Amino acid sequence: MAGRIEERLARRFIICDGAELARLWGRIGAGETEELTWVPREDESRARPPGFRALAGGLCAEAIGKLDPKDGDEFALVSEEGPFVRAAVAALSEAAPAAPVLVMSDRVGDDELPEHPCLRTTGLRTLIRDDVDAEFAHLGNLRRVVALRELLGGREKIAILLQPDPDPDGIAGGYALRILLGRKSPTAPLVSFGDIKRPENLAMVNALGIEVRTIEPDDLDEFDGIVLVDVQPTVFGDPPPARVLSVDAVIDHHPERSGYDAVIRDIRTGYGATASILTEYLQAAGVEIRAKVGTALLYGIKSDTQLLGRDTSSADMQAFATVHAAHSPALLRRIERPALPQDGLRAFGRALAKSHVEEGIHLLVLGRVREDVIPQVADMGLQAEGAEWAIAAGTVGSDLVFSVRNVGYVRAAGEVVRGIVEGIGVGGGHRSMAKGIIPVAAFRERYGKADAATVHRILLEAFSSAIQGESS
Ligand SMILES: [Mn+2]
Repeated sequence: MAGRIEERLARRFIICDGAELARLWGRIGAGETEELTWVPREDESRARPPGFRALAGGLCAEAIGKLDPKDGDEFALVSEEGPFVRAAVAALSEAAPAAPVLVMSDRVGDDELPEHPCLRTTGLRTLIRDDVDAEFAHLGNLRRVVALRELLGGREKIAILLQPDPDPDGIAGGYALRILLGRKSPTAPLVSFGDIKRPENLAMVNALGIEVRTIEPDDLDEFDGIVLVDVQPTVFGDPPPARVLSVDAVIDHHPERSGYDAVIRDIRTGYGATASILTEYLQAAGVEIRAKVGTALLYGIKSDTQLLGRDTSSADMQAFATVHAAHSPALLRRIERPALPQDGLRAFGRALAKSHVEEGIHLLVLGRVREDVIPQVADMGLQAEGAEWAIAAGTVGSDLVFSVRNVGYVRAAGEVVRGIVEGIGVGGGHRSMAKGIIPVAAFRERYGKADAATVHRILLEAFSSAIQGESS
C-alpha cells in the first residue's frame, strides 16, 4: 500500500452523569483507550472521581469539541436521566456527527432519544446484573456437582443407568457424568436394560469408543451406587424393578414423575437435552471439555433438539455453543457419516443407475444391505437435482426398511410414512426425516410379490399419492 499510514488507537470517550455513576465506572475499571469525563450534578459535591476530568463547560457541543474527537473514536453516555441523555446526544450530533454513541442507561428507553444514525442503548447495571445472575447459575450447577461428588465419592462401583435402547443424549450425559466424577468405566460403567438398536446410535458409541453394557435389573446388586441419566425410575416397567425405586441421583429433562426416591434430583423439564445440563456441570466445575466428550455432548444436544429446533431453550443454545467450541469435526463426521461398506456402495450404484426423479420423488431400491447404508443413501438421494423427497429402501433381515428425507418445506415426512405403513408395518419420524419398517412377508401378502421392481412400483405409488393427496 502506498502512502503514509497513521496508526492511532481509537479512543472511547466516557461521559458520566454525576459522581456516583463515574465512581461505578471507575470501580469496574477503565479500559486503556478510555477517556473518562463527568458532568457534576447540581446537588453533589464537586469532588473529582478518581481518573475523571470534568467536561469543561458542561454538557454542550463546545465542550465535546474540546475533547477533539477523531475519526474512529466512540462515545458512551452513562446516565439515568432522559434530559441529560437527550442533551448529550444533541451535543454529540453537532460536535461529532459521525461518532458512534453507546447510551448506557437502565431507565432511558430508545423511544425517548433523538434520532441518531449510529446509536445503541444498553443498561450498565443490567449488564452487571446479567453477569451476576449467570454466575449464580454457574454456582447452582457447582453446588450440584459438589453434592454428587460428596455422595458418590466413596462408592466402589456406580451404575450410570440409561434408558433401554439408549439414545445419544443419554449416552453423552452418562459419559460426561463419569468424567465429572473422575471415574473410568470399571468403577462407573454406563448400563442399560436394553441394547442400543438404532444404527446412528451404534455409530456414535463406535466412533467415540463408549461402551454401554446391557444388564438385567438383578445385576444392579453388584453396584453400591446408582445414578439415572436422561431417564427416571418409573420408566422401567409397571411396577419397575424394586432396586431402581430408590437411587442416588436422577439427572433428566423429561416431565417429572413421582413414585421413587432419589437423594439428588436435578430434573429440568425446560431443557431440550440432558446433555445441556451435564455441559453446565462440566463448565461450572471447571472440568476441561475435551474433544471426545465435547463431540458426544454436541451430538446429544443436536439429536434431542433436532438441531436446536423444537423444545430448545436458551440454555441448550448456550451449551451447544460451549461444546461446539470443544468438539472434533472429524469425530462428528464419523458419527453422522459412518463408513459405507463396499457392497452397500455397489447396491447404491446399481440403484442410482436405475433411478429417476419423478414428480420430485427420488426413490432408490437397494436390495439386501446393512441397515446403516439406508439412511445415508436417502441423504445422498436428496442431493439429486429436482428431488424434494428421497426414499431409500432395502431389505434387512426379514424386513423391508426405508428411510425418507425431504427438503423441509413440504409435508412432514413422519406423517407421510405413518400413512404408508398403516396396517402392515411401523414407522414415524419428524418433519424432514422418517423411517418405516414393513415385514417382507406382510408386503408380499398385500402386494403379491416383494421383488425390487414391485417394491419400487408400490412405494412410488404410495409416496406420490401420500405426498400429493393431502398436500392441498
Ligand atoms: Mn434426552
